[in-house]
Amino acid sequence: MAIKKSATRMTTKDPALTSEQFLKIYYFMKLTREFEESILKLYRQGKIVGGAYTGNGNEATAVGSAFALEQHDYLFPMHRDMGAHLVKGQTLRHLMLQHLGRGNSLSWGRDGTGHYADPDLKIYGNISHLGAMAPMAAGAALASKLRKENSVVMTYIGDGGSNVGDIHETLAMASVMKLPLILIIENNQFAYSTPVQKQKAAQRYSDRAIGYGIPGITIDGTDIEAVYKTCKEAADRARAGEGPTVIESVTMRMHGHSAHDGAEYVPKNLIEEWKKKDPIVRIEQLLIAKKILTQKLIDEYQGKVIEELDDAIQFAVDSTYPPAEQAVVGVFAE
Ligand SMILES: Cc1ncc(C[n+]2csc(CCOP(=O)(O)OP(=O)(O)O)c2C)c(N)n1
Ligand SMILES: [Mg+2]
Repeated sequence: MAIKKSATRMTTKDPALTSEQFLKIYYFMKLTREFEESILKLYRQGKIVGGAYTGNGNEATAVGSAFALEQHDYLFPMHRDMGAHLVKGQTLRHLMLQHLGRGNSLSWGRDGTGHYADPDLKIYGNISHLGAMAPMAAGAALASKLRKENSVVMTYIGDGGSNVGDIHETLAMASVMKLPLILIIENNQFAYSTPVQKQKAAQRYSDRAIGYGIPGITIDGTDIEAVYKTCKEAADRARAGEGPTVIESVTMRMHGHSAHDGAEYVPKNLIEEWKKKDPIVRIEQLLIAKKILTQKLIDEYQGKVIEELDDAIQFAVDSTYPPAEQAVVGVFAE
């Protein structure tokens, strides 16, 4: 079986996915799930310090959205979007080095999560201060438009983060300037311990788009076809000069906010309900029904993903921490 490691780039305008594309998406979703399971294990072993976040439940959203991008498009991901990093071409070794805070990581060992930029892959972010990344993404969209790159900028924000003023200022500017921007609001039911019912009076997060005169769409974020199709259409619109789109992707944060959070405040039945819509199980069922996937192939993908992860973990564990002096390099202007 040939499972290609490289990210897939879309060249067709048809939002229907081919069998080969479905399998690539499946591979990236599995890789995302297993990567984050490894992160949790490494955290429990004391090999990762600080926060350890997962996007368990968000794999279809992260992978399906980034899959709608092309190589020259820009990605500004949030902390639940590991799958988007992978689709955009980030290597497992770089991501593992980053999480283990090694000196040869993309942030030189200064960070233990996804706070890095990789201009070669056009990945910028994430920025931890909720909302602050959106104006950066809009700025990139404006720069790209002025340079006539024909690129799209995709960025993400959580349900909680979408209440921050920067998000609204971004939409006000991006809509009137018709910037090629896609904002995905990841509605995963909670912002830390605050449920969505305590966050907004509007029925849907996507309703906010109406106030800015741009399309706002709500989708089932566990449905890979819905995510991909909606994002592809938004990307096509952005590329055609028709401006931004807000996509509310409805999912569930299946783990605590971070590995330290047992999420006791989340009703057990809610988790049980959402387990039935596990994005990995859903895509497996879909691809088996389409006769694209078999149990044998599922096992082969599992083996391949674990093998690739073992390599990345070993590589990162064998790498050294940065020297102490590194902490002040680049902090102060010369
Ligand atoms: C401006 C700001 N306020 C508070 C925080 C602390 N904080 C980090 S993540 C988080 C919850 C975010 O919830 P949501 O936006 O729904 O994203 P989720 O974690 O659920 O994916 C909070 C309060 C922050 N990073 N930035
Ligand atoms: Mg949330």
